[in-house]
Order: sequence, then structure tokens, then C-alpha cells
Amino acid sequence: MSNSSQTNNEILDGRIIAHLGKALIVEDSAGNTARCYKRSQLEKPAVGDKVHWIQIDDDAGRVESILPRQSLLSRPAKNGKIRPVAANLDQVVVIIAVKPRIDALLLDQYLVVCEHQDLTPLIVLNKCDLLDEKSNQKTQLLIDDYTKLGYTVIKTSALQNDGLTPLIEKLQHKVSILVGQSGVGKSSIINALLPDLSIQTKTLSTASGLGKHTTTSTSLYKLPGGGDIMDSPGVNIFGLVNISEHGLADGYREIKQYANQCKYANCLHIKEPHCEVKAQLEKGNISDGRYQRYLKLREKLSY
Ligand SMILES: Nc1nc2c(ncn2[C@@H]2O[C@H](COP(=O)(O)OP(=O)(O)OP(=O)(O)O)[C@@H](O)[C@H]2O)c(=O)[nH]1
Ligand SMILES: [Mg+2]
Ligand SMILES: [Zn+2]
Repeated sequence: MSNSSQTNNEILDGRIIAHLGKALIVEDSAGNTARCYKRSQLEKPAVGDKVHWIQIDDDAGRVESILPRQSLLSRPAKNGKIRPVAANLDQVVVIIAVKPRIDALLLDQYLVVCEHQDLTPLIVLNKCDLLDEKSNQKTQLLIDDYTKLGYTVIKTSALQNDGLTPLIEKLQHKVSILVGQSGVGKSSIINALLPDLSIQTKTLSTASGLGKHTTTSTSLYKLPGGGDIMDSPGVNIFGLVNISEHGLADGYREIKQYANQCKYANCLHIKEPHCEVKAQLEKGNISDGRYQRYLKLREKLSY
């Protein structure tokens, strides 16, 4: 059990709310935070990890152990290893932006990972204030492809505080992470949801150089109505590491739906005869755009 007494070596409950280089920010059940480092033999921690820790000083401590994780999102690291990013997530909020363009290939990539890791995805299309009538129609067609598949798509403008109410509803009482390319407005959305917070966004930091990620580490914030939201750096956070050829196909809901009707059990829905996926594509029951992106991701993964 956690309490705020300063007895040394007393095991306390906590949760990692930020990971800053070597330092971990741990929050106890009373909401106090401490800057901690981890016991040297401990595995790599992730934001969202529930931990046991001991207090060493007023606001400093050491993480002793990581409690079992309900889920873990990882990303590939430079050395071919996998690095944990966020733990105990209920939901992954994939942010795409109207401008400079909607990166549907990246969106599909995130969705495949969510399907693969059994994480609930939510799609947010931000910067909708930049849509004009023509681009709005085109965008709606793309959105329709996803809603037909059962995905929820919320249109927002962090700039104009639009679309935040339906977003808040989806975030209530859940632990969510915002992912997406650098500059799509992840931090801006969190700032719009939590106006007292003021996380640095690109506008404030253009002086630090173009092309740089504004957010450099993952952090967790509490929503007033219950629920937590994590901001992440705009890196291609999870890649498609460890996803097999068939895993990729299964990550497309519409392909998975028809794959068991293909003649060959190992059909990859490319040029095989009697492929039900191709048949449904020709009938217009599978979106051509989604299918083309499936092929592109195959190429990207060089199967
Ligand atoms: N027009 C418009 N601009 C927006 C909106 N949301 C964010 N922006 C702008 O987009 C830029 C990038 O926003 P950030 O919130 O820093 O983006 P990010 O996704 O957190 O980027 P990284 O931290 O680098 O991953 C800033 O200049 C924001 O002001 C929006 O809804 N409409
Ligand atoms: Mg950011
Ligand atoms: Zn097939």
C-alpha cells in the first residue's frame, strides 16, 4: 500500500508517467511525483508501467520492480532491438492531419499493429479547419472506407477547439496514447483538452530547427473526467517489426474477413487463383485504396 510517509525502504505503489532519458517520473497513488532511477538489473520500463518503488529523498526514489503488464506497445530501436514505449494501454489514438496531406499508408500501418496487438484503435483527423469544400468531399470518401470497416473516425481542429467533445467521450476512463507523424498536432490536441497544461508544440519551438520532433519523450497526463492520455514523439513509433506476411494480411480487417474463402489457405491475395479477396475487390466490396496500400506495405516490408 502506498502512503506519503518518508520511511526509507518502504515499498510504495506507483506508476511511471514520464521517461526522460535515464530518469523516470513516478507518480504515487496520492498524485505526488518523484524523480526515480531504476534498479540496475531491472528490465526496460515504459510509460504507464505500474511499479513498486522506494523513496530515497523527498522527491527522489528508485524503481524496484515492474508489475505485470496488460499490454505493451514497442518500437524498433536502432540496434535491431525492440524498445518498450507504453504499457497498460486500452486504446491507441492514431492522429492524421489534413495538411500537408493525409498519410493513409502510415495510418494503415498503425492499424495493422493495433489489430496485431489487440489494441483498440481510434482515428482522429486533425486540422479540419484547413479543409475546403473540395478537399472535404475527397476526405470524406477516405473516412468512409474506415468507418465501413468499423473504425471510429473523429474530425478535430485543435486550433479551433472543434470536435473535442466526441474525442473526450472516447477517452474517458481509458488509458490512451496519441501516435502519428511529427507535426500532425498530437501535443496541440492534448493542450486543447487540458488548457492548463501547455505542452510545447511546434509553433513555440520553431527556433530549435525545422524537421525536429517537438515532443521527444512519451508522457502521461490525467484527464479531468477520468482517464489518461499519453503524448508521444512523432516517430514511426512501432513500425511493422515482427509482423509476418500473413500477419500483415490479417491486419487488414476486410482481407481477414474474406481470406478463409480463398481457395488456398496460404493465399496472400496477390495473383493466386480463386482468391475471394480479389473477387470482392472487383465487386467493390473492398476499397481499392486500402488494397493498394496493403500491396505497398508488403513492398515496404520486402516480403
Ligand atoms: N491549422 C491547424 N494547425 C494545427 C492544428 N493542430 C496543430 N496545428 C499546428 O501544427 C503544428 C504541429 O503541432 P504539434 O502539436 O507540435 O504536433 P505534434 O504531433 O505534437 O508533433 P511532434 O511533437 O513533433 O510529434 C503546430 O504549428 C500547431 O500549431 C489544427 O487543428 N489546425
Ligand atoms: Mg508533440
Ligand atoms: Zn486470397
